[in-house]
Amino acid sequence: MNIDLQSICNDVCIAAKSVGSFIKNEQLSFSLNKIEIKGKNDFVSYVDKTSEKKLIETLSTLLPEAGFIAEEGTSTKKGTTYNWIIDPLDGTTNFIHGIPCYAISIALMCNDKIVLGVVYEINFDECFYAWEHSKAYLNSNEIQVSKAASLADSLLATGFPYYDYNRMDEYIELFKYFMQNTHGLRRLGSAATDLAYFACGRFDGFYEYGLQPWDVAAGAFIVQQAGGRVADFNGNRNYIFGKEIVAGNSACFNEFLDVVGTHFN
Ligand code: 2AM
Ligand code: CA
Repeated sequence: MNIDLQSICNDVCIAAKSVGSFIKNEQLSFSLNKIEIKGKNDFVSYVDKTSEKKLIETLSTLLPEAGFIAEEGTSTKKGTTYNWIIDPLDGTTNFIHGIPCYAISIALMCNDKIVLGVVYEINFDECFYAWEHSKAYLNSNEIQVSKAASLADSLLATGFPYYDYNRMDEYIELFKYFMQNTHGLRRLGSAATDLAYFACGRFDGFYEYGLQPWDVAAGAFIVQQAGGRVADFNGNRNYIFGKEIVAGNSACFNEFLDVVGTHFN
């Protein structure tokens, strides 16, 4: 079946904005006693779960045959060809603490290929999106990754390890290297937003390990449509399900991957 990805993408952006305004509103009356703990440093609340249900309801009408890989597991439907990969609230820790950086991340996978991505950063009302063969956009304006020529000219984004501490020494050594050899590092706390900010040229690169598919699927797709490159720490393509990701522009990518690979492998 031929589907109109541009039109679906437009509808996904509308759905993300609508659920985003629910999330923003709930933040105003949110308190710490409303959180549940899923695992170490792994928090969730009715806001994440309700948002996911709302998204799944709308996405099910847009593409009835599609299944879901969704963080809170409110649908376990598997699609034979199409599956949505959803994080209803990426940056839950920020949300809980009232820090304004959290996003909705929605990707559509056709077999094993991503064909659409939407990252909606809620507080700044910024919707980043792309579909197969399109450019990448931020609120209707085309975006591209930065033109930084080397790591020495780059501002990087990362996420700190928060549950898998086995590779922390490697992570810290790499961190030291980047502190001394780049413009610096930022840690926003939402991988989807990190990737979206890289896609529009605010960051010059992003790396993290320990991430889930719903944290990166949409953002990594948007990055590629914006001219960026993405890989796992070995330079291979297993960056969605492989729990590690490096994203850089074409000028810096090999240097970036080389430095990350040298520290981690
Ligand atoms: P989440 O908010 O959807 O769980 C940032 O490092 C990334 O890791 C985010 O995309 C975030 O996604 C995920 N993450 C999960 N638990 C975290 C925690 N306790 N602290 C920071 N990030 C966390
Ligand atoms: Ca989440």
